[in-house]
Amino acid sequence: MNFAENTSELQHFDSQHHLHPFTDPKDLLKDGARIITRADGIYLWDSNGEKILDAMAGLWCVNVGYGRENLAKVAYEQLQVLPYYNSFFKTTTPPAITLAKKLAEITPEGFNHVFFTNSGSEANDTVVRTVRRYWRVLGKPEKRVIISRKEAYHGSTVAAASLGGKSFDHEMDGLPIADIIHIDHPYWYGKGGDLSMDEFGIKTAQCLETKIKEIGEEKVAAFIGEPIQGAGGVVVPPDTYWPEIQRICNKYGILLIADEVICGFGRTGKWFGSETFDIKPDLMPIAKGLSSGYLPIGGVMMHDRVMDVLIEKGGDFAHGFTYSGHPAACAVALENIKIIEDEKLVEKVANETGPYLKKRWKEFENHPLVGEVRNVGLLGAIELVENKETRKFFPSDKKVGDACKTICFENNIVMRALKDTMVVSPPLTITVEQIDEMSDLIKLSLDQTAEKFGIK
Ligand code: PXG
Repeated sequence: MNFAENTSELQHFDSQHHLHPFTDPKDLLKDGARIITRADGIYLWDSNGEKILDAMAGLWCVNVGYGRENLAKVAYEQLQVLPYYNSFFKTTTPPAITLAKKLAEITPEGFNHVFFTNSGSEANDTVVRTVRRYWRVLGKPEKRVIISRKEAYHGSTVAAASLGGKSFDHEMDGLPIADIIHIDHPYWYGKGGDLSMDEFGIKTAQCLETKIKEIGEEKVAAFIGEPIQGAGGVVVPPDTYWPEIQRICNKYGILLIADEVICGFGRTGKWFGSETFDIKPDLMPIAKGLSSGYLPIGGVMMHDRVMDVLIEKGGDFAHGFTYSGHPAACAVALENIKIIEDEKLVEKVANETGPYLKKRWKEFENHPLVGEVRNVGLLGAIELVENKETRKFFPSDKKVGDACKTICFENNIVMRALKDTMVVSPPLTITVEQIDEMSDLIKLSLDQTAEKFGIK
């Protein structure tokens, strides 16, 4: 189909009939959306036939890259054999069983059960219900408070958005819900002041202990954090941070939840971000890279420590979604994991592309607009600042990150701007040559942004 001829008509219908996530509908009426029509590898094509490098793997999810025929094939075959059946009331399907078993194999030791959802948001709603259920079953129903962090992103349903720590999201409709509390996040570049990274890591982690004492240990159920905050700006914690968080969770016996929705499935150079930071969580929400976004599926990995209690004393787990363990989504997720294994994508990120990205991005440290560069595996962040010597940020109304993102788009590369932090999370299949191509386009966009804001 030739979309170029009817792009403006499609944009018109889109703005008339489609309310987009995290978008001002008024802007769409004015500007129209860019219409993506096909994709292959790390590239997208829009309705005008422009080829765009997708440095975000969609929304941090297309880990095996676009255009995988095998994933389409297994979905097609499963839909023919059994398009749908559920896993409620003691029924199940072969793909759900096989995927659950596979997940038990590839996740860290002790994770032997999964609860399936359709998204990361539903996974985090499941987390909220599970931790409260866990303490209730143990005869401590007053343990309900979940401590999360500022700038966290855990999804958009009511509970998941409450776990999130962005005030902008809370302002939409008066969140968070009761008993969810936020503490500082380990954003050294922005908040560290004169402290060394290590000192700041300890100081920020100890906010958890302070908060537990303030609320009362007997009321705190759990702590949740992404190993690396993704949508909060690819906030890589200092080395001291997670060990201190772990110590505090162990000391007070509160559940530790590592949200692996972005960090899972190879993104940080290990299968899970928890392994990169040596975190020993009790629950791990997963989604995104689980199916590389080919079909919607998420889940919560439940550690034996939690499952043993639920099995022994929990009774009916009164929670579930019509599509929990959807057979086609499970079949696709299984095949996706097989691709990650067969092509050794986790090892490739750890040994080849992750280190290369880090090396290549060293050059950005000398750029007049860049205050800091952060990389772990195939996650990358570039801080745009007004004065790199004094670590002075731009006033927020200048919207420098937004401008840089638009310039990137004009240069046919998709980057995400989180305030003035530019981030990437490309498909794990990206090659060294493609990292060069991506980095050249980023350099060009940084130069043009610096010029626009008069930074020399
Ligand atoms: N946890 C984390 C850590 C996430 O990044 C979710 C949960 C929710 O997943 P679902 O599948 O319900 O979207 C996410 C999602 C962005 C952006 O601003 C980030 C996400 C989703 C959409 C946009 O870059 N992360």
